[in-house]
Amino acid sequence: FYQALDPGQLIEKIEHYSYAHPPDPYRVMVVDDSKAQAKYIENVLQKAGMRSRVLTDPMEVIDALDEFSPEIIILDMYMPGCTGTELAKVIRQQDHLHSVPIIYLSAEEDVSKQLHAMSMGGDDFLTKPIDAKHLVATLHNRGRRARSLLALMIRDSLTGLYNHTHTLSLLESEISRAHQSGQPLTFVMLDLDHFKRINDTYGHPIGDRILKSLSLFLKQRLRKTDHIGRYGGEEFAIVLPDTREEDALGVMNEIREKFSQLRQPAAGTDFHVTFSCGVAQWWGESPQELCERADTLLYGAKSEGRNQVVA
Ligand code: GH3
Ligand code: MG
Ligand code: MG
Ligand code: MG
Repeated sequence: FYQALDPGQLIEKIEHYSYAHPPDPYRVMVVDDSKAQAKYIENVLQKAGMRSRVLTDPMEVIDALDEFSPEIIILDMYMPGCTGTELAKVIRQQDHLHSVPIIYLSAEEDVSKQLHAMSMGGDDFLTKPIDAKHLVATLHNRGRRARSLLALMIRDSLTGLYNHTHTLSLLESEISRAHQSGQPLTFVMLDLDHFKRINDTYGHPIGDRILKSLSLFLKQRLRKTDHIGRYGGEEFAIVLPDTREEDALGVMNEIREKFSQLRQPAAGTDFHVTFSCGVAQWWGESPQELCERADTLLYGAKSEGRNQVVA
């Protein structure tokens, strides 16, 4: 049994509870075969400033997941063709949806059935009829945590730059964007010169400090739309959207020169650090092939004496 709320009452109820709204609204997918129930939840989410995708047919979920890319998923338990538990199981089998919060919202009151549903990958079990404030509070908490977890997962902890995996995924999405827009895209591989020697001479903590200072240097000198990643130990990868090879070459050479002039203090003395780069514009090849080409160019810069940018 479900009692539909008057939208006016609903707004009043929700406005009593103020949450710090993130600038970017949470994307919430709702799967419920009852149209009235789905509409109610949709209203609650809308009033709470969230973005929703409501599905009344569980068979549409798989396609919609890719297209909408939800940050939180609300599942009804009993639906024709498929239960919420079965859906949760399928969702959890996809690697990239491993940590998306799943909230069951059902009239099921049997605790053992609720626990079984939770064991299939659900994070919360809320029972209908649900109080709007309760639902919104749960979504805010789950959404906030999911976002901070995600923010940690995509970054390298030493430098705060994107990590290897996320850099590659940004390269992939920028490649498809460039493919659609016809705009140029350039990829840079950067590697510090003789870094092993620097570690051996001045110690690992000084090495770490140089990695951090180069990261900051790159962030300050590149555009907001460029993506900088720590690709490996002392190797960085940079994705430059809307940039031609000759422009990237110019920018990286300027950064290379300025960075090489910095005095790196250590144990009462100071020294200089340089890096080498391979710069490759995307020609229509796969992300992996582009990386390999940039890497080959970087290798060329190394064998030609280091402290240079090669395109
Ligand atoms: P090349 O100019 O040919 O690139 O020489 P290299 O010494 O920089 O290259 P090599 O691959 O021989 O050594 C890389 C060094 O980078 C070895 C490793 O100890 C150091 N390194 C990798 N990750 C870190 C890190 O997180 N912190 C510090 N301090 N050093 C690191
Ligand atoms: Mg149902
Ligand atoms: Mg190196
Ligand atoms: Mg290296």
